[in-house]
Amino acid sequence: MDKIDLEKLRKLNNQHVIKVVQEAIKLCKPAKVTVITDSKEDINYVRELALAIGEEKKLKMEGHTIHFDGYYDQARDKANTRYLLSEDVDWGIELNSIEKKKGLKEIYSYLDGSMAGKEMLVRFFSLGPTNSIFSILALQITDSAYVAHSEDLLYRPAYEEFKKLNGSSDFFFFLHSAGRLEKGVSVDIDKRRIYIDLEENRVYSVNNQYAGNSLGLKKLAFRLAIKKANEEGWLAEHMFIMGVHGPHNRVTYFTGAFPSGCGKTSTAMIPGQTIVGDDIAYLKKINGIVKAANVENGIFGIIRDVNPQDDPLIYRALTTPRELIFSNVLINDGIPYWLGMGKDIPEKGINHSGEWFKGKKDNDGNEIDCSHKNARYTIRLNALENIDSKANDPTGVPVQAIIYGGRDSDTTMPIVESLSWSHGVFIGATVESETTSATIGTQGVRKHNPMANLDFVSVPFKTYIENHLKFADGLKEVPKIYATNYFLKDESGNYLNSKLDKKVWVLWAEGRVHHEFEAIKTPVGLIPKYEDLKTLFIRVLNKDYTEAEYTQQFSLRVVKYLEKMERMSKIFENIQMPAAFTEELTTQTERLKETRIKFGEDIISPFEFLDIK
Ligand code: SPV
Ligand code: MN
Repeated sequence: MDKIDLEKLRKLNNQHVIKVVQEAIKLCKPAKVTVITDSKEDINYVRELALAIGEEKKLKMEGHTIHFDGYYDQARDKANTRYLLSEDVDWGIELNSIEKKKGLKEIYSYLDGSMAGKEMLVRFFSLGPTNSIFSILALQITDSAYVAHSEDLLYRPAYEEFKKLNGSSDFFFFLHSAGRLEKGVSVDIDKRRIYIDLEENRVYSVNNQYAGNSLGLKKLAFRLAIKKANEEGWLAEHMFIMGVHGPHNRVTYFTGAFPSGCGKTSTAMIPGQTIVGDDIAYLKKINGIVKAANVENGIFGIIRDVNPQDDPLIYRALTTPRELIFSNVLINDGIPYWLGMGKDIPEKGINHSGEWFKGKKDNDGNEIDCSHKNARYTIRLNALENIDSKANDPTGVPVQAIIYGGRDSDTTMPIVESLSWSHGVFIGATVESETTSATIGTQGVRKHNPMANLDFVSVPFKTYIENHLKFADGLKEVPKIYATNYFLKDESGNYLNSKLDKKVWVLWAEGRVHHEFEAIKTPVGLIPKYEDLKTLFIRVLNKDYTEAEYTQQFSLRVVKYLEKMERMSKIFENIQMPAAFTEELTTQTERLKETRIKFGEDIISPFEFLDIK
């Protein structure tokens, strides 16, 4: 480390920072160490370094670059992501862990000398807006300029904030090495490991580049934050935050958790609404109000199917000059192409498999798509025209509604409001997402993904749910909770709803927050009245919504719901759960059984339910 860099570290007046940097240098043995402050010059240095070492390449459009992750490094590696645990804990749900001493020994051996001949970057960021009750400071050490550059786009710089720590060790620490590179890509994939130390608030990650594995501040920090939130009584959630724009210029803030493929981004990007964040939210109670802040400052979004028709705002951001990183798309003559972009795709180019041509197969004989299905773009949130005016408010935005979005073809109604907060927690904890089957006609496999957070919950599941249940205590206004399902199908396998319909569901929920609509009470929650939806469909989509459509979409599929309750009972019979949760499961099952007996039908029209709230 040269004198200037050393001085930058010393200026922080923090022995803990010095210590972890020293230890990282001793272990990883870099040829050079560079400390990056919040200055334009330093941040520009990172951008240039990513190009110089070949982790990114310039594209034709100004500011655009391409990064490739290795062919076998295209998504989060769940199998090799483990918690380092000193003692056995009953987690309730399955959790991938390794005995701490053994795990540390293993990952240290992979990190040992991992930066030989390379440059170590030392970076400082804030999770959440700086200078706010939401901020958690994070120190990132990496030898990947792509990782450091991505974090510039996705998080708020916080070198100056570290000075305000006054020497405390109250920060998260991430040590990452991409390991051995060939053509700018990590090659020792068999030695890829991501080990999380919840006791020390630190994460080690090695031999990878894909952001979900490598960027400390994304899903790695998220796991540390969930533990912290559970200890301190707030929520760290896998949620978007959006402003829903109701009548009379009213803005009502919603958060939403959806497993992947269930409509999370498309909900956050509903035309006419504004976005605060698309992936991770912190929720805290401030003076009896739930406030939420976006942990991030940018979007690491799936690019597949982003086209001018379905995602005009994102498409525009991706096709105009600005600082942005494409990853794992097809490049032909300096221009990016991806699946579902609504344009003709060239028959050759460069992609994550190297030189690519149409029909190219991988080692397993599978045809390689032009771009990976999980190919991504990384942009700052302010690249989007629909960014909310309060996106950076250090006091967060007030949350009045929470959506849990699942996916099934035959059970859950398009939108249901919970009967209470604890019923809403139950709805969130029983979210299922149906994988689409390759064989036409066969039923999809339903995966249980509580709060869309199954991969990240870092405390015993009972504790996690208990924390949710308690969160409503002392609130002046308890947020309403909704379940959505955009994927109901008819007997012939056609979707019952168009992609645009979700705008009506969300605006109905917004109106409910402001007591503008009545709702019909069913055994599974409160559903819209036909007249209200009819009016909203005309106003919002200029569409005639028929009574027949309503009846088909909002009928209670009581047998299917009972099957879901059975699946949930099976899952939860082996997990210690809070009494309030078990009570919700039992009473909802009972309500469904009684209704089934009362009506003697498998599917019950919404008009049969008379209780109006
Ligand atoms: C997700 O998979 O939930 C993502 C992308 O948001 S990743 O960064 O891989 O976690
Ligand atoms: Mn995510």
